[in-house]
Amino acid sequence: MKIAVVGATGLVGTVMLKVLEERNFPLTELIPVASEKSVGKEITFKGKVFKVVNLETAIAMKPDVALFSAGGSTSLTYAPLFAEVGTTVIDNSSAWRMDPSKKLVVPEVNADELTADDKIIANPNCSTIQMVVALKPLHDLYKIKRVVVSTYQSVTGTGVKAVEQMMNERKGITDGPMAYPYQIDLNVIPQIDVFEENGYTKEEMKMIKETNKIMGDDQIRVTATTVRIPVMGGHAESVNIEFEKDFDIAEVRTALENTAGIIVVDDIANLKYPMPKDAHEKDEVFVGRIRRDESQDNTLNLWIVADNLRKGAATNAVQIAEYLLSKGLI
Ligand code: 2RA
Repeated sequence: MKIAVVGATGLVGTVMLKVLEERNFPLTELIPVASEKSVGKEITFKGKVFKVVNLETAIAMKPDVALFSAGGSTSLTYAPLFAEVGTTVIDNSSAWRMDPSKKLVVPEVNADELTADDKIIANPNCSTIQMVVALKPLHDLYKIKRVVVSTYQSVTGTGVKAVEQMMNERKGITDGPMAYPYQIDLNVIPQIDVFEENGYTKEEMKMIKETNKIMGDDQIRVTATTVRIPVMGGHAESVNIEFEKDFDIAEVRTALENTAGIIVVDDIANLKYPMPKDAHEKDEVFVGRIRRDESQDNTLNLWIVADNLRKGAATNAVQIAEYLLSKGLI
């Protein structure tokens, strides 16, 4: 298995390499790929040193799989070129997510849609991934009618510049480079990505549209408010879910506990609930504060936390590759 990691020097690319290493992905050759300014840089993987190459060199090496985390325009141009030489691309940008000819995959939810013909596979947005992992088992049991989600998203979702902005502000440096239009430390910004004509942000619309596509059900109504908070380690979400059928709260808990990839942390007597600092560097989705919404029939409240760079990006992409491999699709 020859694996290319495109965007290998970025925040998500670095985590992709770490996750491939940790999960002992059976690769025979690693091809780290980055922009021209990083070509020739050395990357150590499992004790071996690999040199960063450019996209053209990587295509000529015909990798079996290319994990892409290099931005939408790079994906639009280069993913088809990799696909042409037989590479299966798993793309973390938003470029292909809503393309009806491309699958948008969270392995716990819809990996069974994948076939050997899928040469460009889209990895969903981080805040969507962690939510649908928890929604799926409950949708199977009680059929979801409507979801109302508010997010509390880590600065790592924006990238290195945002982490630097927050850390600079924390140190009292106020004239450093800004990733956000406002101070983020000691603040909360109710805007993630740009605004669309309907008054929602692009991130909010991603959560709405991607949820319908991954769950394979356009009837689920979703509304979202996405918010940036001065935190690293993971995204948190308050999720209110209305079902068609009523539920038993103990059964909800058991269903979540029995779902692969979910860890239930919900022991209020001992003040146990999921928090970003505990989800950091973990591959699972953490669910807590499981309780009935007493203001409305058949409605549940959940608190969902995951490391956005792991399950929200790198881990999900590597899990897609693992699934393809286990089914002989690559
Ligand atoms: C964010 N969802 O957290 C984005 C990253 N893809 O900003």
